[in-house]
Amino acid sequence: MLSQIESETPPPNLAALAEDHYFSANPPPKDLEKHTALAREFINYHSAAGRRLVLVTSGGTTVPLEKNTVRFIDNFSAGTRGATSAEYFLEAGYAVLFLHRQFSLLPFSRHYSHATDCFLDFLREGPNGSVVARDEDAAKMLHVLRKYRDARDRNMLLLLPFVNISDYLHELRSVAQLMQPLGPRGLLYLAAAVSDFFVPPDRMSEHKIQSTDAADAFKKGSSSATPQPPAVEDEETFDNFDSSPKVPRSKRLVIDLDPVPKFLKNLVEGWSPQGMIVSFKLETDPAILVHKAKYSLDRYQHHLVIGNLLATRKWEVVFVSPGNPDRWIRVPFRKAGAEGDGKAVEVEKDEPLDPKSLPEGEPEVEIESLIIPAVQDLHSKYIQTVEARNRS
Ligand code: 9Z3
Repeated sequence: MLSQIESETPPPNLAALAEDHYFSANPPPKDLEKHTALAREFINYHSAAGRRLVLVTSGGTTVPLEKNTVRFIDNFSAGTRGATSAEYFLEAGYAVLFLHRQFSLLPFSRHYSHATDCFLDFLREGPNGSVVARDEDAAKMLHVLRKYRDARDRNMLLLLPFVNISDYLHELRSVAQLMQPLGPRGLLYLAAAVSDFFVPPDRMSEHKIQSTDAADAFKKGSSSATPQPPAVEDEETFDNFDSSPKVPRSKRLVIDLDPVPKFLKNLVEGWSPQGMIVSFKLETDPAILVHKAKYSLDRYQHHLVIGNLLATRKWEVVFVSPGNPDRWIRVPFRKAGAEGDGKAVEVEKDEPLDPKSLPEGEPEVEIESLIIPAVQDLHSKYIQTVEARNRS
C-alpha cells in the first residue's frame, strides 16, 4: 500500500526546487521592488497598446567574493551586443526593456562613451559660455540625440541596471514573470554574459578577506596585543616572485566556486511560458560552438540560440533554431590579402571563419543590423504560430 502511494506521488520538480533554494538563499538587490514597479508600468503600457516588447539583457555579471564586497570576479563583456541590439529593436518598432550591467554600454550613449574617445572630446565651448558639439561631430550627434530623445519621449526605452549575478537573476525572473500579459509578443533576448560559477552566501566572507593574520589577535579580544608575524613565516621562505610551492598554503587565497544553477528551463516553462526566448552561446573554440548551441536548444527547448565566438563575434554569428538549418549571419568584408577590386563581399560558409582572414579593426557594418531583422522575422512566425494554436 505504502509503495503504491509512493509511486503515485509525482517526482519532485528539481528545477523548481533549485529555484526556491537559490532565490531564498541569495538576497534580492535592494532596488528590486523599485525596478519591478517601473517594469510593470512599462510592460502594461505596451501590452495595452498591442506592441511587441523585447527584454534585452546586456553586459557581464560580477561574482562577489565578500558580502561587503571589495573583490569580485568579472568577465570581458562591455555590453556592445546588447546596447547595439537595443537600438535596432527600437528601429524595428519594439519597446525595449534594457536590463544591463551598471556602467556598461547603453543604447545611443554608447556612441560617445567608449574607451578610446572621452565624451568631452566631442564637445567645445560655444558662444556666451555655452557647450556645443564639435563641428565635425555635430551632425551625427544630433542624429543620435534625436533617436534617443524620441525613444525616451515615447516611453519606448526603459533602462534597469544590475551588478552581480544574483541581482541579475532576481531581476530577470521578476521582469520575465511580468511579461506574461504580452503573450507571444514578448521577446526575451539574453545577450548578457552570465557567470557560470559563484560563491554561495553560506561560504562567503562577511568582510574583506584578509591577506595576513595581523587582525587575528585583535579579533580574539586581546586588543592590546601587538600583532606578531606568524611563526610559520620564519620557517618557510616567503617569496612573492616564485609562488608554488614556496608560498605557504596559509598565504594563498583558494577560491572554491559552485556552479550557478541554469534557470533557462525555469524561464521557458514557468517565468515566461508564452514569450519567445533567444539565448546566446559564447565559446572560444570554433570546433564546439554549433554543438554547444544545439545542446542548449535541445536541453531547454526554447526558440533560438545565437552562437558566437569571442574572436569573431562582431563579424559572424550562427542561428540555431528548431526545425531550421543552421544559419550563419555575417557582415560583408574585404578578405585580408584578397585580390580583385577589394569590394566587401558576403562570405557563405557553413562553419566558423578563420579569424586570420578578417580585416583589422571593426567591421564597417554593425552585425546587429543584420541580426535584429532576422530575429524579428522568426518572432513574427512565432507570434502567428502561437496565436493560431491559441485560437484552435
Ligand atoms: C553573448 O554571447 C554575447 O554576444 C557577448 C557580447 C557576451 C559575447 P559584448 O558585450 O559581448 O558585445 O562585448 N552573450 C551570452 C553569453 C552567455 O553567458 N551565455 C550563456 C552560456 O553561454 C547562456 S545564457 O552558457
